[in-house]
Amino acid sequence: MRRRPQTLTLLSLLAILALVLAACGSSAESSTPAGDGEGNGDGGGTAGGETVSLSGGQFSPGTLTIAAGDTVTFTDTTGHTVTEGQDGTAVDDPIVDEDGGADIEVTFDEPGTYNITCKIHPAMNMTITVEG
Ligand SMILES: [Cu+2]
Repeated sequence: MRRRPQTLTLLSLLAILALVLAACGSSAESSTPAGDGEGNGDGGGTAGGETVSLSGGQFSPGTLTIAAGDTVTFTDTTGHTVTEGQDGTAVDDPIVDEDGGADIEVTFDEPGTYNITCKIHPAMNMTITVEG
């Protein structure tokens, strides 16, 4: 009958220790940021932008869906223009209308559908959808 109190004391010490550890554990847990993952990338590895190549006399890809505020970089622009419009004709007040030669970066802040064309080659057309 002597052992029992000792056993109980030991058990209660362990219980207290367990409670302390649990408390520490939970406080550490609460300090960790809760899921900071922002949507698992929906394809495309480039963070914060998309690239459209004009190589070969066509926009590639021919359609693109981006989020408002994203920047699209047009590459291989030599001998072309990057122009908002269709079939070689710019719209009024285009968001972009630049001669090629260097990479052309365009940031699309407003949701909507944008047709992009080349004024030198009216057959060059693409569509960019900007989602809000
Ligand atoms: Cu062109």
